[in-house]
Amino acid sequence: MAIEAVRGDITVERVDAVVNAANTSLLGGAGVDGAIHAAAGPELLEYCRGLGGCAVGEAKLTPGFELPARWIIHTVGPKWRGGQEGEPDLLASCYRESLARADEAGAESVAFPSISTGIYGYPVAQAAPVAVRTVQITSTNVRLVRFVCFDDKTFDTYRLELQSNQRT
Ligand code: AR6
Repeated sequence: MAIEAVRGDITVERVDAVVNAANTSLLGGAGVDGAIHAAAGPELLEYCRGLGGCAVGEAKLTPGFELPARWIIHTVGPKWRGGQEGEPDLLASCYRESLARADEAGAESVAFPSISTGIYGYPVAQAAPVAVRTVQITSTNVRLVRFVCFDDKTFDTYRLELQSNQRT
């Protein structure tokens, strides 16, 4: 599997599936969630109403509607509460479950945002190693994972994490 980090907007990614950092309602929000709903169009919200929400650490699949990506995988990251409340395990579960949904859809290329490191307050320096490591060790048919980072700090953190992993 190839794993890479780029700086950009996930809504324009030409991959089989993009991952959304959603909340448990799956009915939209701010951040990347708001951007994905805006770009995918109102049919996405209608579809999500039928899904009955999503637990923290789990993931659900929808069509991509107006996005270039064929699928959207909606996952709910943990809110940062200081790190002693299972946040790393829940974050790892988001990446694992998202890859499981990708496999079920037959998606071979998947773009992830930096789950939980925006509104949910997870420090990116601690989230990036969990994200990269989990993707590396998960058994999946996905051939390309791209971390799409919205700002320079996030991009630099993922890029350095990938570099240091390649050296070990
Ligand atoms: N493309 C890629 N990354 C983006 C984009 C974009 N278009 N927009 C923002 N990001 P956040 P969370 C980055 O807050 O922390 C929502 O209201 C952003 O800069 O989107 O998991 C949901 O409904 C940051 O690096 O997600 C939930 O209530 C990363 O995506 C809550 O926010 C994640 O930031 C989820 O919070």
